[in-house]
Amino acid sequence: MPTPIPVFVHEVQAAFEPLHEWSFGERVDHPESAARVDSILRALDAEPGVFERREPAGFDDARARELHDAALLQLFDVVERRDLDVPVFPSSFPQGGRADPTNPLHAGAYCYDTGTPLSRAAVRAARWAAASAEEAAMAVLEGVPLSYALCRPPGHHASRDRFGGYCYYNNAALAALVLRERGRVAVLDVDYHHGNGTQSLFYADGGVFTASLHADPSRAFPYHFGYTDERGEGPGEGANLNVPLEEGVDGQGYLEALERQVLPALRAFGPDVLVLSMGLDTYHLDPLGTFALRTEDYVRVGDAIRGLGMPIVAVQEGGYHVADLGTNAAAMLRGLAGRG
Ligand code: OKP
Ligand code: ZN
Repeated sequence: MPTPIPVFVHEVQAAFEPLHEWSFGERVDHPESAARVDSILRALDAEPGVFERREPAGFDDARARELHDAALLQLFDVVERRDLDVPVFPSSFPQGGRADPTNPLHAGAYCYDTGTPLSRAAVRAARWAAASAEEAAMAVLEGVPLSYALCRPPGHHASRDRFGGYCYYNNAALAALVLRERGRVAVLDVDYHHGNGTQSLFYADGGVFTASLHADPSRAFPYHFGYTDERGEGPGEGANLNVPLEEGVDGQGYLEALERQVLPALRAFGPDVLVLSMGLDTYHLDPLGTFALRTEDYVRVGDAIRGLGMPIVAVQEGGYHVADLGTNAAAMLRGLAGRG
């Protein structure tokens, strides 16, 4: 019997409930809900021999400082300490001008969209999500072949100096920082949305390869990033790969793109370890996505990624079909573990 896959998550991650967001002029229930955690835990806890929960010990502020701008972190600190009566939903995004990170009304200077509310609960959940990712990476350093961080809120849209796209700390990038002592690191992002934060954090870094398969940014969030000609710069030139896919792509089309375009590039880079930004909003029923993957496809995608033959830290990103989210996460993780 192989050892169970460690699942890192803290209960505070489920104590944050963003209320609404604006979707093309309509106020909708916020899709990045606490129920997502429950769905995943229900599916994983049903297989105790395969998955084993572990609570992260604590958030490492020093590592966050390596990755994120001091002003962004100061804003998070202020909001966490002040416990505002109402969450801040940034709605003005200055290009220049004055910005005071101790003033939550200035949060828009450190943010780029209206879907990412700031509150004490948001910051606390985001810190435990970051801790989960870091400790999942440490488990791999200690020799576990596959670990899973149930990160919620997600992280791949968070950049050095801005939160946004439901993301605060870049969890996958923090995991990559932990793993760099092991050698060359690759971050593969299979979320429906382009991982613009992760791309930007390692854009000039030749030691971290970043690859993302995602919806065409000319019609999908984050809109301004994720095009094929973004290939990295300076020492990172050639170490970023974007593969935008057609609307409606199914499991077969997705696997073809993964196997023909992405995995060979990852192999050529020769990483020692992989961080997988594991979004599941490519599901055919996902309310935010337009792809058509089915539950069985996630086993195949996981299996293909396992074929790289390196240890994997899987970091949860999106996935908004709450009822099937846990089943899909379990399917992907089974494929990654060779237990499909
Ligand atoms: C986060 B992750 C439509 C608005 C979309 C942002 C989407 C963020 C996705 N209701 N707003 O990559 O899954
Ligand atoms: Zn997404």
